[in-house]
Amino acid sequence: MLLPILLSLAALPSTLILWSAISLHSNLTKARSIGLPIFIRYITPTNPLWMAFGSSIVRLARRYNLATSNFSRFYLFGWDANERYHMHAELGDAFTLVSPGGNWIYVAEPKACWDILKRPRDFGRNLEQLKVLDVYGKNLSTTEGHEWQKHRKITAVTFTERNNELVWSSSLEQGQGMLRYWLERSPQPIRSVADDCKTFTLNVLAASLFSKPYPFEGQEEMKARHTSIENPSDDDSHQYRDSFSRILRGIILIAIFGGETLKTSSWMPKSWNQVGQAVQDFRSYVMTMIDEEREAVRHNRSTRKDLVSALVRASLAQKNEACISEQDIISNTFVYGFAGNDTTAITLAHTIMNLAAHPETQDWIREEIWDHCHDDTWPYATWSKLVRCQAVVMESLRLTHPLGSSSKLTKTTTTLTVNNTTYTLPPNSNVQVNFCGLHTNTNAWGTRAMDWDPARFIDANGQLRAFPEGVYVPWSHGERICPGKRFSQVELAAVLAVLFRGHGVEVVNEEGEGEEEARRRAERVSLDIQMSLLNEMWKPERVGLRWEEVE
Ligand code: HEM
Ligand SMILES: *[C@@H]1O[C@H](CO)[C@@H](O)[C@H](O)[C@H]1NC(C)=O
Ligand SMILES: *[C@@H]1O[C@H](CO)[C@@H](O)[C@H](O)[C@H]1NC(C)=O
Ligand SMILES: *[C@@H]1O[C@H](CO)[C@@H](O)[C@H](O)[C@H]1NC(C)=O
Ligand SMILES: *[C@@H]1O[C@H](CO)[C@@H](O)[C@H](O)[C@H]1NC(C)=O
Ligand SMILES: CC(=O)N[C@H]1CO[C@H](CO)[C@@H](O)[C@@H]1O
Repeated sequence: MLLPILLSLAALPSTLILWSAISLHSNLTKARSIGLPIFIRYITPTNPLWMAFGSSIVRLARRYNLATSNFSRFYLFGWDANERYHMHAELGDAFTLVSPGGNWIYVAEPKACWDILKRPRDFGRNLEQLKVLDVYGKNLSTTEGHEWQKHRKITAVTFTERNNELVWSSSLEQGQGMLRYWLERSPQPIRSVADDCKTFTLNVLAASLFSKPYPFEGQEEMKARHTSIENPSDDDSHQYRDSFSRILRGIILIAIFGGETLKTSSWMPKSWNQVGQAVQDFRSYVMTMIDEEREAVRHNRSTRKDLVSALVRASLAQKNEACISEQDIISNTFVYGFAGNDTTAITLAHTIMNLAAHPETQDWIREEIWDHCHDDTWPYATWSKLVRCQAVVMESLRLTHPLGSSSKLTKTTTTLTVNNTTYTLPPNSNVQVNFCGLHTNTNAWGTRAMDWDPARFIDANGQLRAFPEGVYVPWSHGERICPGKRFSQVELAAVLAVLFRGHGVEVVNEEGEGEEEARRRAERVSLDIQMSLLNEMWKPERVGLRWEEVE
């Protein structure tokens, strides 16, 4: 009686194991035929269960010293961002990761990466990974080929200097708000830097996408506001930003169920219904905004510099059949918001953490800020003079990249040359342009590749250094280059200028810890990555920061 039950219970995992072993074997055969070095990972990196729980298991095993060195290194979600060039140094500048659920080719060699990014016909976008962005229909970052080109044209008319001016001024304003908030709480260590940076970028986006400025609000104030208002949708002042933020937080749910189902299903938790409601609200806000802007353009009253108004003007300017529809405007707005929110916030959080660990770098950028930012207003053109601020951002992106890599998929049988050897890749091969490995490649960056040294980005003339092809490409390269590159550079230069002109940040010592130890701890925390949707600092609240005025 008991035996069949036990047998069938045992059958499930053993079938799984058998299936895994068979597919691993077949994937190994495929990988061997390519000829790149092979690394075997016994759990598929994209296994949803492992994505949900694997990282906790790895962290637990590490804590109690139960993990083998390979388990500890390669099984965390976001492991590649932590490995950086280390694994390539052992396995080669390109290798194939073989797992039961598929193979991934990791590339960290400048010439090969450049080659991949320049050949979008051979190395296409890995669209599977971007399905979540289809909330408002297929658009910019989720399309390819002809359809993509159309969207990319739209992008060209929206990411303009006119908009970047707005990015500059709103980043200055938001930066001041954030600094004020930190100073008010200054006797206590600030442990919310990563979250505050998200609020900062979200507000800058609201200002530059919709011309909706919001005052900066810290974590506590935000919670207080949410609990004091019975029905959040009555709170008119924050509706754009809050619905946008709610969508971004619920993006996985939306991808699974769709906005309409989430809104109307009574069996779902209330918070899920709210996500569905937010999808609808956001659509209607943007619709209203489009109508207002159309009206304004018709009466020659349009003065707005934001992205949505630029899209509306572009759609009105086209004489022939309306290429840019309302739907396109909404979906692109959403994709910009999605792509520009956390990427920039994560970069800023790393930058601040690293600056706290390196007071000498703070002095170094302050010198420059004093040269270019005087007491009066700071014109937009200032941003390009702040080369040291830009260098600090670049150094943060080099060591910790929010996306980690760019995923490509080969369309047909194609070749890739790595280190003078040419390999033939079959169709549908996953190829990862591994930014984290590439940017710490010791052949290109030297033995001090892992050290924090922003000055490496400045040449003898005090200008930003130009690098050989493929050595440094954090915003990608080629036709798929990030359209928000300038946007984020302007935003980050502005906020650094505001934060460090009159103030400095230091790491708060823990019990029994010296100043230098505290700084090294901040550095370690900054390099400890775990992936959620993007690569983020793991538990940044482990480091308390204190802001103080400098004389
Ligand atoms: C430090 C900040 C940023 C970094 C490091 C960054 C990096 C990147 C990279 C590497 C890609 C290419 C992705 C791939 O090939 O898989 C990309 C694409 C994109 N980024 Fe950014 N980005 C940043 C900020 C922004 C901002 C602020 C915006 C918009 C406001 C933005 C909008 C986009 C969009 C729309 C795409 C898709 C483009 C396309 O598919 O043609 N990004 N970004
Ligand atoms: C551990 O990882 C290294 C690559 O860094 C690899 O060469 C080795 O085979 C791995 N060991 C096991 C048991 O998988
Ligand atoms: C590239 O090739 C050279 C010569 O064949 C070899 O010495 C070197 O180790 C290779 N580099 C990498 C990273 O594979
Ligand atoms: C708006 O400006 C254009 C060109 O500057 C002019 O031709 C048009 O008559 C103006 N329309 C209104 C309503 O003022
Ligand atoms: C690759 O080939 C080029 C040209 O033949 C040569 O200059 C270079 O040194 C080679 N690189 C390696 C790593 O062998
Ligand atoms: C051009 C394009 O792909 N736009 C699409 C955006 O998403 C909606 C909804 O799926 C489509 O109807 C549009 O055609």
